[in-house]
Amino acid sequence: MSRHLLAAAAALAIAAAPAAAQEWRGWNIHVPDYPNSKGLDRWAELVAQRTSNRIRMRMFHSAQLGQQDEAIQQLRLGAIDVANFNITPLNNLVPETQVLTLPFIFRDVGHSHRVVDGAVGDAIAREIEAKLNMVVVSWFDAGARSVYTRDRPVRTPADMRGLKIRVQTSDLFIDLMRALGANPVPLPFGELYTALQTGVVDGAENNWPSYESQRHFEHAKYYSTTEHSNVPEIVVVNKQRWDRLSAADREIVRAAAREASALQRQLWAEREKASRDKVVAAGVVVTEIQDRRPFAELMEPLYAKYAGTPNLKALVEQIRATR
Ligand code: GTR
Repeated sequence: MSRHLLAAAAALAIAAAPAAAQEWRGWNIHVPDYPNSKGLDRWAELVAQRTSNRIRMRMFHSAQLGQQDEAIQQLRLGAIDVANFNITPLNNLVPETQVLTLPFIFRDVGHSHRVVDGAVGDAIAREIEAKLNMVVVSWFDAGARSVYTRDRPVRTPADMRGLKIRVQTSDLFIDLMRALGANPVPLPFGELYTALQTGVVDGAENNWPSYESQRHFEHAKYYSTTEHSNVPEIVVVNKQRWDRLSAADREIVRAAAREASALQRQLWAEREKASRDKVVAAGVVVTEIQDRRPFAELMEPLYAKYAGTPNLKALVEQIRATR
C-alpha cells in the first residue's frame, strides 16, 4: 500500500472510531442520600446507559469539590462540568434569577413547577446561559425556606430584631433579613454548623431537609415556619462541554436530566416529611406561623428594589399569571 493510501486508511479509521469516552466532574453540596444527590446519580446512570458509557459523569457529593460560590466559578471556567444548586447565589450575577427568589412569589409547589418548567424558566435559563457560560438542563425542588434559631423561637417579625441570621451570598437575601430587623451574616453552607454551635450566628434559614441533613437542628432547635421563600434549584452543564456535544447527545443529556428531576421531586416531597419527623423526634420545637402577613408586608419593598425594571416586573407578572 502506498504511503498515501496508508494515510487515507488511517484517517478513515479515525473518522469511523466512536467518539472517545468522556468523564465529566459533577458538583453537589449535599450528602449522598439527599434527594438532589440521588437525582444526580440517576442522571449519570441514564446518560451512561444511553451513550453506552461514552459520557460518564462522576458525581462528587457533600461539597467535596468546594463550597457553592467557588464551585459556580469552577463551573463557569470548565473545571467542573455539571452541577446542581439553588439559584440564590446567582442573584447578584443574573438579576433575572431574583424574581424566583422573591419572598412569597409562589402560591404552592405546583405553581413553582409550572413557572420553572414553562416560559419564565426558559427565559431565565437563557440569561444564565448568556451570562454565566452554563446551560440549564432541568430544575429541582428545594421546598420552602424557614427561619431557625438557637436561643428562642421566632413568632413575629419583632422576635427577629437584632438576631444574627446566616444568609447565602445574595444582596436580595441580605435585604430580606434587614427588612425583618435581623442582622444578615453571609456564610458558606459548610461553615454554618460550627457558626451555630459557637454562636457566631443566632440562626439561619433553610428547608427541612437541609436543616436536618446538615444537623443544624442540634444547635438551633427552634424552627418557625415562616416559609418566606421557595427558591428553585438548577441542574447545569458547562457551555463548552455542551457545545461540543452532538445534537443527539444533547437530547440524551437533557431528557435524562428531566427524568432525574421527576425522581428528585418525588424524593423531595418524601424527604421533607421524613426530615421534619426526624428533627421533631430529636426535640426540635416547631413554631407554626399561622399568619404570614406581618412578615410578607415587611418584605414587600423588596419587589420594588429587586424587580423594579420593566423586564423584571414583566417576569413577576408572568409568574403571577401562571395558573
Ligand atoms: C440548600 C440548597 C443549597 C444551598 C444551601 C444554602 O437548601 O440546596 O444549594 O443553597 O441551601 O443555604 O447555602
